Amino acid sequence: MYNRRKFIKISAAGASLAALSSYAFGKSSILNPPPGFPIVISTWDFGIVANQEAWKTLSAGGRALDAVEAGVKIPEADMKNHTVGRAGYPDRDGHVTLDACIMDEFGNCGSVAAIENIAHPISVARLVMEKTPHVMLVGDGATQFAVEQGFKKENLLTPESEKAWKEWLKTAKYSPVMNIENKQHAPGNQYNHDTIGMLAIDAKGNISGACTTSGMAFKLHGRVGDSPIIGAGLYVDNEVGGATSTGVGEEVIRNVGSFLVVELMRQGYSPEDACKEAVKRIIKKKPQTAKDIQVGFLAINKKGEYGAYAIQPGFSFAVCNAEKQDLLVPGKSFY
Ligand code: SD4
Repeated sequence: MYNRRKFIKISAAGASLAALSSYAFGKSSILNPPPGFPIVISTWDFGIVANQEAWKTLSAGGRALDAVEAGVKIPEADMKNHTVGRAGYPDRDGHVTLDACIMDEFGNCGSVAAIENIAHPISVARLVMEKTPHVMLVGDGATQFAVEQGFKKENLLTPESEKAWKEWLKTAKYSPVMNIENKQHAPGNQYNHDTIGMLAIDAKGNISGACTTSGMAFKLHGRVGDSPIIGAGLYVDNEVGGATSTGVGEEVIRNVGSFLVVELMRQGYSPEDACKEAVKRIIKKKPQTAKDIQVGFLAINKKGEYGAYAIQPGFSFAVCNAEKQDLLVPGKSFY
């Protein structure tokens, strides 16, 4: 069902073998976690290193919420990653605006949208959840809140991003393309999306998720995608499972995609079938649009079974638990 793109050998550079095997042999501080737990899964190839970071928390018996926050901060901090976090490409006016959300096992959630000058939107989203009575802060208000919470205000437009944006301005053609993940990210290319969505189940069996992105490169100023919207880019129900999405956010929002996937799992769908059904809804609603775009869903259920489905081939996701670290590609896609 899934093709293994890569089996990742655990090395000193990644999650430590000692941490993994001590868990596997029951030396962890948490006794008798259910088989297969803890587990963390996340979208795209960069999910591998993000999972490795999350695993440090999970293998030490930590909470899924802490694991997903720590995990997605890796791509957020990666200066070579132009689709998430601090080195994300700007909008058409040259502003780097970031979107992120987080959700825990109690149904608590927090989100920031179109936040500027703050490198780790996921951590701001977590503080919105924990320190305010609200779920979502946007734009200047989100930045103001972050600064009040001690985050450093920084110029996030890197020289490389600026160069790519200036190159793009020569034609200023904005057309989200379907599937850029395997193409070289070179200035002028219409590489414009790739979000990290991460779902984890900790040793206690509790589920949390996080999702963070710079959204569509060269988007309209103020454009917000699905990623910071609870129910669209991410949804967690600790009784059922969690889901996250990547791709053209507008189509995910129209179908409240991640919530839909979780609700389908509640009705008994497997994670993969739930993701497939959500993809089919998108296609049914806008068949002409859908054939030229990519949307992928990734889901995990309460038992730790996971699955994914995308409109187009090329979607990948990373899985990490005590037994394995894999990069998987769904064997099937709609097209
Ligand atoms: C958005 N869903 O802003 C995000 C982008 C993305 O893979 O996921 N790209 O619409």
